[in-house]
Order: sequence, then C-alpha cells, then structure tokens
Amino acid sequence: MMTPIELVSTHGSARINLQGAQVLNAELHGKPLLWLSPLASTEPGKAVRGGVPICFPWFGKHPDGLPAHGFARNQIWTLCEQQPGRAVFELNDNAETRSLWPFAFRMELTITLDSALQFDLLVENRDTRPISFSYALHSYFAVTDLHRCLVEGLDGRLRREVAHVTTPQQGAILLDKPIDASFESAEGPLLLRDGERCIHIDASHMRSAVVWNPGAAAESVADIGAHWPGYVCVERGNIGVASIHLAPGEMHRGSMRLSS
Ligand code: TA6
Repeated sequence: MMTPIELVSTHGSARINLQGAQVLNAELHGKPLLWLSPLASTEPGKAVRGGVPICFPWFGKHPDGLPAHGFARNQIWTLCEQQPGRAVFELNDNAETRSLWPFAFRMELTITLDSALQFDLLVENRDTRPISFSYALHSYFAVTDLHRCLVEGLDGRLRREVAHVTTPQQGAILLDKPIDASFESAEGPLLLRDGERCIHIDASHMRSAVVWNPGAAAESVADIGAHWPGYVCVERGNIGVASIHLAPGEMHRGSMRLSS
C-alpha cells in the first residue's frame, strides 16, 4: 500500500489511500468512525475491506461476471489538491477502465474533514455517447455493539433483499441478524445508533441506501474472519431505479456527510 494521505481538523483525523481515493480510517471527537479490517488486503489492485470504498460504475455483482462493484476502488486516483483538512482526487478513464466499461469519463472526489467527514463526488461524461452508471460510497462504520445497533430513516421505504424480494421497511432496522438490504429510493437523512452514540449519515443527490453485515457467514471470508461484529455498512449512492444517465458533456454531483 502506498503511503496514505492524512487529513486533520480540530475534530479528528482521516487517512486516505490513493488506491480508490478510499478513506481507510477516520476518527471524530476521539472515537473511531470507520472500521478497517485487521485482515484487509494490502496487495496493490485488490479491494481493501473497510473505510469507504467507492463502487463505480456499477454496484454489486455484474451480470457478465465483471468485477463486483466496478473498478473505481481498485484504480490509483490522482491527488490534485491537498490541505490539512481537505483533499481532492481525480480518476479518468484509461486502458484498463475502458476494457471493463468502454466510455470516457472523469470522476472527482473531494474529501473534507471539519466537524464531519464530507464526500463530494462529481462524475462527468466525457464520451460522445450517453452513459449510465450506478455507484455507492460503501461506508464501513465501526460499532461496539452490533446486535443492538439501529439504523433509522428508512421506515416505509421499499427494501430489496439480495434474493430480490421487496417489502416496505417497517420502523428502524435492528442489526440483530445478518442483513443485505438495498433501498434504491430512500432520500433523507439516516441515523446509526450504537448504544449512546449516534452517527448521522446525510446525503444530497444520493437517493439510495444499502445496509449490510453478513454475520457469522463472514468467518469464511478471508479479509473479515472473526472481525465481522466490528462493523456495519450503511451506504449511500444511486443504484437500481436511481441509476444515473448522463448525455455527452453532462455532470452528476452527489454528497455524503458523516458526523457524530
Ligand atoms: O453492499 C453490500 C454488498 O453488495 C454485499 O452484497 C456484499 O457482497 C458486499 O457488498 C461486499 O462486496 P465485496 O465485493 O466488497 O466483497
């Protein structure tokens, strides 16, 4: 792994890997905000389990067996600007991305650390054809008591399980059993409650949410193992019905703000 970029503010700190422009860990008000697996891969080009990987230009499995969650998390991004509490990264199409997704694009991610950790993502269609994509900021939150954690803000939203069953969510989500649920259309703020602690997951122009922790099944996953009770993923982005379509030259902007 290359030396990560460090951000600091009076409220906390964050470390960002150039691979994927992926925040690896972050601390706010003296407490860990994000979880990085102690077993995370350090092999260049391999997905790093934890922090905030970016899934793009598709979310989840690809129908033709291309890499799950796209390629953005495995690419080396360019650092364009760095200040103590802010860094700007860019990813442009290249031979490898075009071999998986044959379009010209530019992504820019600004990560700001003040009293919150903020992600501002821009995707620009630089192709001569329209493009369609989905994406997610796949945040792994560090939790102390997983089975009593609650995710609030999804009451009444259509919930899709991996098995493609859809039902309206009723009330808050209690993380007392394994979960892999997508909410393609779920605008509005989310709250992750872990005991006394409340993590606010606010988003703008990111209509979708995903909640994931595989439970004990993760013990056979090489880079999670017995560490699965340490996190829950609560993700924001635009997937499924909220996927983004851009004409040549058009841009999409979306933001996520994490605070506690
Ligand atoms: O966001 C939930 C999910 O799509 C799950 O289905 C699970 O597979 C997870 O992401 C992790 O995916 P990864 O490709 O990083 O193993």
